Formats: sequence, C-alpha cells, structure tokens
Amino acid sequence: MGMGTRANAWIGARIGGGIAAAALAAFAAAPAWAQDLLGQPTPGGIDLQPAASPLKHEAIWFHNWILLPMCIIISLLVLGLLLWIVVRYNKRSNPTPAKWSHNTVIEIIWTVVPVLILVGISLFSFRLLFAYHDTPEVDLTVKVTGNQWNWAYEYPDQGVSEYISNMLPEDKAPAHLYRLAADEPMVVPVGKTVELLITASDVIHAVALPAFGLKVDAVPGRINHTWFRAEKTGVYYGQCSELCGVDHAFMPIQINVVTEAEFAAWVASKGGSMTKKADEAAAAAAAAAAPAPAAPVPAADAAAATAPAADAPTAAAAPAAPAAAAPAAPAAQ
Ligand SMILES: [Cu+2]
Repeated sequence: MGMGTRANAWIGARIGGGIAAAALAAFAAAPAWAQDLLGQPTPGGIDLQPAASPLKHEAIWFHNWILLPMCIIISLLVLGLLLWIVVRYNKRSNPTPAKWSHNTVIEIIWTVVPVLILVGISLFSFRLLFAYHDTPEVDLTVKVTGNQWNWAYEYPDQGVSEYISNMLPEDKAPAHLYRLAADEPMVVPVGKTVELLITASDVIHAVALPAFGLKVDAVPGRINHTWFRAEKTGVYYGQCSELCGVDHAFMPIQINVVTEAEFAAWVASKGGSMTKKADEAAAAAAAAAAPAPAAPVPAADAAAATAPAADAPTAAAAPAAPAAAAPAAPAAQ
C-alpha cells in the first residue's frame, strides 16, 4: 500500500533534489570541486582538471565564462522555442495553421545574431591563442620527441642528453595511476617558464597535459612549441593525445615539478650541469686565449686549456701551461 507511494515520493524527491543539486553545482563550481586532485584525474570527478599553470587558468576562464554561458543561453533559448511551438501550435490548439512562409526580419536576425556570437567568442578565443603563442622569457627548454610508443626528453642547455620515458607497468604503478605514471619523468623547477620543443620520430603523436592546459601535436620533421609555468611542486600527468598506433594508450607523460635545488641535483644525477652555457663560454675563451704567451690562467679554465697547449708546437707556451694546470686539474674535476 504505502510502499509504492513512498517509493514514488522518494524518486520524485531524488530527481528534484538531483536537478537542484546539479544546478547549484553548476553555478558554484569552485567550492564544490575544491577537493579535485591536482595534476591527475579525480575518480568520479566532473569539470576540467584544476589549473596549475597560467595558460590553464585562462583556458578555464574562457570555458566557464564565455563558452559555457553561451551554450546554456542558446540551449535554453532553443528549448524554449521548441516548447512554445509544441504547446501553442500543436494540432489541437491551432487547428488551422497559417499558410505563409519566409519572414525577412526573422531571417536577418537568425543570420546576424549567430555571426555576432561567433565574433564575440573569437575575440576571447584569439586572446587565449595569442597567450599560448607569446612565450614569456624562457628559463628552461626541454626537447620532447614522440616515439612509437614512448616519449624522449632532452635538456640541451643543461647537457642532459636524450632519455626515454616509458610507462610504468601495471604491477609497478599505483592502481589509479596506471597508464599515467612513467619510469623516467620529465623534471622541471617550480615557478620557471619551461618551453617545450616538440617533435616526433615516426608518426604524429601529441603532448597533452590537462593541468598545464597543454595539447600540441608532435609531428615528424617539424618542431612545434608550447610553454608552461608550474605553480606548485608535485607530480602532473598527461597522455599522448593523437591516435598513433596500437600502443597509443601506453605512452603517458609524467612531469615532476620540484624545487630549484632538487632540479639542480637531478640535472647533476643525469650528468648535466646547470652552468653548461657558462662553462662552454669559459672553455671557448680559454681555448682562444691559450696560444697567447704566459698569461696567468684561472683555475677553472686551466683544465680546458691543457689539451690545446700540450699540442701546441710553440716551445714558449708549452712548459708554462701544464705547470699551471697540473695542480688545478683535480680540483676542476
Ligand atoms: Cu602517441
């Protein structure tokens, strides 16, 4: 007896409550989803991943305040028009339909208004595109190469030569990070502008990392670029976003954002140097200065100067340079 009624009431309340909750959530997005995980998908999550880079903040703003309102307004308008036609002009309420066709004013309106809407959207869209294009002054450059099916990273300015980043197998990765976690992640310092130079060795791949708002094709024979500036330390996950073959789903992108000191330690562990450019400039200067006779050589430059000086046929410079270099060489190593 009461069971059916109660069930109906319960279902009614659930549906009503659900709609109200969804509406509320849609208009109060930030606090409701504040518990979203940063840099990775949230189980049962909704909406875009939280931003961790300036471009993503702008992309979310564009989505939430330009695109979404447009979609909602247009959907409601079309729904309202449909309902109006269904109710007002059905066979019962309007038994003898009008015979006219075409209305110039309405046709002009429904041509001009969509054009204005698109122009309005494009203004904000181009602003965002330019923000992606206008890279600020770069602190770090990473070359990213897509392969079937893994990613290779290289840090030319730090002398970290190319290394391969493979997906962590299922038994090694945490369950919720399987197909996201990698064995050798890209490592970058927090708060620094990182430029990615992106290419591929075989077929088209794509670098996609939601938290930084990145999605750039990796095309063989071409170098694309994008940039991000991570706002917080942590681990950020993305994936290849271009169907690139049978293991397309198994080439994740993991970026570890660390402090500057940790980054320097990581570079050293990879055989690179944070001062590679300065070192090379000093070595070049030393090499250029080496033939000059008997100038006192600074300790750091001495090791680089040793080789050319030893080969030099001139007897005057030859004895001086090794003598100066001999004690300095172990210190420079
Ligand atoms: Cu791919």
